Amino acid sequence: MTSDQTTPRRPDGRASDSPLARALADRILVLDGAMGTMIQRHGLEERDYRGERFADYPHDVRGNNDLLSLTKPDLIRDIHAAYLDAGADIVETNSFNSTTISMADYHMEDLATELNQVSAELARAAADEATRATPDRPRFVAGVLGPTNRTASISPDVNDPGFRNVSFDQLAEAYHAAAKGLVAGGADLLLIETVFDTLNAKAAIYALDVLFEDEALRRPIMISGTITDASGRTLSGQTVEAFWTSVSHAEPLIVGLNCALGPDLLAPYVRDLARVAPTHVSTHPNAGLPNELGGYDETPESMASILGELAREGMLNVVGGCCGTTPDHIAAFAAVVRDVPPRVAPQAPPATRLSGLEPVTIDAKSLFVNIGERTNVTGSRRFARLIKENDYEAAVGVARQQVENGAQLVDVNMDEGLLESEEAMTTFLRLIASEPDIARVPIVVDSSKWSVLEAGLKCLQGKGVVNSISMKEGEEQFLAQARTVRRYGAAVIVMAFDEEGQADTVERKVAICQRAYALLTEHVGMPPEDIIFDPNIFAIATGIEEHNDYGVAFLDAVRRIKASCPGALISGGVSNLSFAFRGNEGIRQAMHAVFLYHAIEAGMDMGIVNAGQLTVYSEIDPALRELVEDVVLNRHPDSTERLLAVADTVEDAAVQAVKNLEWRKETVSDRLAYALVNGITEYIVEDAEEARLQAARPLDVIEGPLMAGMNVVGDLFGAGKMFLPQVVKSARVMKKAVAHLEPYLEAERSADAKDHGRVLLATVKGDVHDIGKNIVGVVLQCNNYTVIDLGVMTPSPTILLRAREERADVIGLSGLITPSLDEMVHVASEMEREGLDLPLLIGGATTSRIHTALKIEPRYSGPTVHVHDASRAVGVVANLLNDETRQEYVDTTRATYQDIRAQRKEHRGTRGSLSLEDARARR
Ligand code: THG
Repeated sequence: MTSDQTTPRRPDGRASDSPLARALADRILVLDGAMGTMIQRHGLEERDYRGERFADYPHDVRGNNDLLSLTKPDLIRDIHAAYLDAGADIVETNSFNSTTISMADYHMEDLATELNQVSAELARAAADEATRATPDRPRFVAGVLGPTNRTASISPDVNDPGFRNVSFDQLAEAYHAAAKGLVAGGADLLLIETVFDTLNAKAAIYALDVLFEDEALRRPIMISGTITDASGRTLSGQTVEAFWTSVSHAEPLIVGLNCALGPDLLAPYVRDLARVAPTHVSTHPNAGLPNELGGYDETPESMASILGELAREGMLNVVGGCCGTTPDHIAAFAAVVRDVPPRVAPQAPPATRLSGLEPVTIDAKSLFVNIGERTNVTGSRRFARLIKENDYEAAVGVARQQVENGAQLVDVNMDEGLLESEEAMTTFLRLIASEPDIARVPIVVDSSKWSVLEAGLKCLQGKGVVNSISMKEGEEQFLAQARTVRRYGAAVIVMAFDEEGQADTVERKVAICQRAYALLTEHVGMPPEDIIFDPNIFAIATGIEEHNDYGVAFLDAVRRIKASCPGALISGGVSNLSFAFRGNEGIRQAMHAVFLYHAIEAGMDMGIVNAGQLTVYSEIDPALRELVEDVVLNRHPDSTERLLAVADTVEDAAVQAVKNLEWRKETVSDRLAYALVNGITEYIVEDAEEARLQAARPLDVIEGPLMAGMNVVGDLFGAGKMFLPQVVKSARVMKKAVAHLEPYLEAERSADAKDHGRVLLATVKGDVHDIGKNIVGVVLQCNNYTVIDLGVMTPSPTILLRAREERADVIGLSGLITPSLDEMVHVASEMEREGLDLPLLIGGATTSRIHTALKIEPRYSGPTVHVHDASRAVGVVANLLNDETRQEYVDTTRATYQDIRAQRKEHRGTRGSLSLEDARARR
């Protein structure tokens, strides 16, 4: 298969004048039900499957239902007719297993294309006959591309997590052959369904794009994933939103969920999908989970009642059935949605959406996104050694350490002369795909070799980032590579590099990025949000005078590119900046911190950094900071010399903070705060103990100095002076302190046993940060509240269910990262929908009273309160659970939030100068 053609993409399936698109705009369409259930009713024997054509076939074929399209075509056509009679608008071809890969089970690979074509023809004939009877209601044929019986992101061998029994290329080739038959047989749309491994689906999307390009045609695409268990994830581990993000480049006309769970268990995930997907949404569930006998228990009525509710909630555009459903089910679905208007798709606000097993959204509200740099054979001697010595297990540990230290993406680079880089990339990416704690984040495939980038793309089930492409070999190759990147569904880093070389002046950086932006958006149809510019971070303070302005050139370029290329992001390799100070980690870290502080202010969105070693800008020794700032901003001709003069005295900031014992002379409260801000665990137990001995109650240590320290961390984070990796370190310090105090708190708790109320706490879905929530939990328990802590990454159905089961008096939602704000809005809406009225508390670093007032409270009619920090939690809960204070407290809070909303309306658009925080908030 060749990949690179030149027509701009736009699936004409989206055109509002296609009959299918028109029907979707008009009503909820009904998809048919199971084929297998209907075939089973006929109790076919081996000879029925064989027919005349395969009478002497050397292998058993019983159970090969797709073969019946050839050997019992009347039976298949009758099943289609039965579904159409029942009210189906769309019939699915009998081709679920008709790929070369699945047909290999019967040694019938060679039949794949023919089977697809014949199956499409049978469905086509049945659909056309039904349309002739009622021409005002056209019927459609969905050409089914099943998941195959192999999975590209999971090893079938538990002892060899890097092994795969199918490759992306094999899948793409198989899907290409199948789709060719489906199109030839007259399919109106192509349905990639029962997706349990998103990488398989991405191979199908790739194949369809190649087919459409080669044959100069387009058909609308429908993609339907499946959730296999109550974890709410695909078999290959993705959440619904991550799944959507990974397949969105197909621009499907319809996206949905089908199969495995029955309609009741699937419904919450359909809601999740309907919330995020700006296209039509479908569901065709099983008739329940299979019972002990392999049968299905859901009746047409029971299913229709759940699906009808989903439809009335405005969640559905297409509804049908999967395993165990019959024409009776389909008739019941058709009846229940007949008068329900179709879902109106939400607009997706502009944002860069990436995914690993979980989604990452980068938008105007996001602070800085960290990309871990250590999994790079040219950027880490240790990683290079591990890869060369074939110690992949330890190499995987490097990736894990990056994520644990707060890297939100991981950059992987295998460019080393002596390595088989394609192979090393493939092996490593397959291995980390098997580690849920690493695979959770999106991958940045880093190479200067196209073949290595493409090898990497074939391993990513999520939506990753290609690092990088550029115009160094001219426009033609640049465009071809960009089109291929899009075909794999990745975002792309574009280096400011053209035919003349790498840009080092502001003018060249800006001009090249603008030229690339125009080419990508106008000729490739690349969404601006998928473009990430890297205007080149070069080493400064090298002793060569021309290099002194490189930092400033980058900062100025960032401002101008952000202003002239709307939607595009900016990234860069931060550690490059300090190459001149190799060996002097102290100076290097200070340079990175100072540079990032200014770059983020200028609009830099993300950067490749050593996530474990980021210094806090405001904690750098002021004299050193001044010198470093002079170098970064090129403020004096002799800045480099002056920095070099002190270089010998500067140590690694972390080492320095520990070794420099000046801070040990401060009061215990100041020491605790210092340790928290600088992430130093060495003395924390000692200091916590000293504080405990001084305090009246152990709880006072938490509510007093520890909380004060964490508030400093929260403020620095909010002001962009601390990054996630540093907050993670602070959290570890806090955890250690609390763990030391825990036994004393426990002892005090049992002394006074009266229960004051039940508080359910959860970090919302998509967020793994829990330090704030844990502190709130401890503080509440010490005040004799019962705390039910649901942990991190808690989906909204779990929160609602457990709140009921546990008879909670209050729900507290926590989150650290910005996407959690939207998730909290969602949970509030769900609480409203399910008719809850208990108080809802909102807390965590990115939450605010303003956001709570503007976005959350309006969704929920129960009391909603933003809790500014953990020290306020007890006061708020006490007010809410006391019958005497409750009403007044709720009324006052409501009035305050009402005022905030009113003020916002007045002031919108009339704000004057921007503070840094405002600037960040606006980006
Ligand atoms: N832009 C883009 N991609 C990039 C870069 C860029 N990828 C690679 C690089 N630059 C960013 N990654 C690193 C990784 C490590 C270092 C610098 C940049 C680094 N390593 C130490 C050194 O070389 O001194 C090695 C330390 C060790 O061996 O442990 O500085 O600019 N798009």
